[in-house]
Amino acid sequence: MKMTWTAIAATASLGTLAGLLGLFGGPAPATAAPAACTLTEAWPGVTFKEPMAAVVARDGTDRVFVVERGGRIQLCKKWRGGTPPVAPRPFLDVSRLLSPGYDKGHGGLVSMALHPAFAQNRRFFLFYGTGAGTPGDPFRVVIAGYTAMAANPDQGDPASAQILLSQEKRNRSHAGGGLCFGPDGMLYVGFGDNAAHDDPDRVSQDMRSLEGKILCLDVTNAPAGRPYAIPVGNPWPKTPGVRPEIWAFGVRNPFRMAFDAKGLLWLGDPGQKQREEIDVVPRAGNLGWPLMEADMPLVPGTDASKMVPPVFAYGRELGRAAIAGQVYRGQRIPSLADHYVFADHMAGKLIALPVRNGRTTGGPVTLGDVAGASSIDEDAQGELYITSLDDEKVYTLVPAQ
Ligand SMILES: [Ca+2]
Repeated sequence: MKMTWTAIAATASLGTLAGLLGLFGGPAPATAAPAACTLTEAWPGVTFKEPMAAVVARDGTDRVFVVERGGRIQLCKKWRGGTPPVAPRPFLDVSRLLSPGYDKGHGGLVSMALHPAFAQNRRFFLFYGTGAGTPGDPFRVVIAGYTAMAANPDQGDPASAQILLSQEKRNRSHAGGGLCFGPDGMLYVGFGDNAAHDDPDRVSQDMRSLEGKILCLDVTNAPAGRPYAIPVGNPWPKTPGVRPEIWAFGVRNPFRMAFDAKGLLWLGDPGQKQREEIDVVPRAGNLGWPLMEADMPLVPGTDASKMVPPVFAYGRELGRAAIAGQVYRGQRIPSLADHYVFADHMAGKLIALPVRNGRTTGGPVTLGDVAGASSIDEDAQGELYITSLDDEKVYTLVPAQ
């Protein structure tokens, strides 16, 4: 049941996240397959409906939560071969909360993050799009906290929902979706600009708005009656005219992001027309959008030296929608040590970028083809799970035979 890169490329029908990522135009052609690694189905023969992410519980239970765009979360057990994998079991279904037409740019269920103490407190967090798009019920982006049942931690409790943030959405695209805990125990959220072409209001540079920002929330020490506290380490906790949740700004569509083992926050920010970018996001950093598109000034007079430059920027020669991944720290593929593994959703490529301490040490290497990658997640050992919207499969990465 092992699929080669070539087999995967043959099934590609690209662009299923196009509305969500705010993309235009057709896919770039896939490249020929190298041989260093292979995608294997994480659960052979198991199909998921529009898988968006595979979130691993690091609590020794081997549980993996596969997030489906339509609102279901499927509970799987890590599969190690031998007997056929156990069928996924429903963990939670929030489909009734999602916008009708979620597949037309309102995001659906986009991401999930487990609290660092999930094994003890059973808390987890979701990022989804809701609202009917009517004046009384506008489209919104919601971050909500949930708890799994005390009596059965393999079952999410729909009645436990607590909304942390609910942001009205002015347009169909660029909602963001990044959702992860930092080594400091804080919840980091990637909020998109929700903007039209070129972000004409420059909302990503407007510190009164949460849009176009990386937010940092303390969900562990919330005051009574509030869903979160402002972390004491946030850069602007009490600055007039600045939302205290903001940790960094100037992003367009922070759809995926993750911390590496050294505590650096890696982000992929899909570009608008020309340039894609991979960033390491510093506290209080201005990532530049919409004054810059990756390494390219968009607004005359922009002082690029005041913006945080991308770690890596690329154009249409490599792809047109960067999906952030992980700095590889697994053991299975030693040649990927010190590489940032990410994907381009539209080009259908998995790409490795040699890096050290948040900087590139060489150019990108195309590892192979993956159709419509939506997320690259890691398990407790640093091995990768790659979700493919187009194949409706979840893969792991193994050495080529
Ligand atoms: Ca930027």
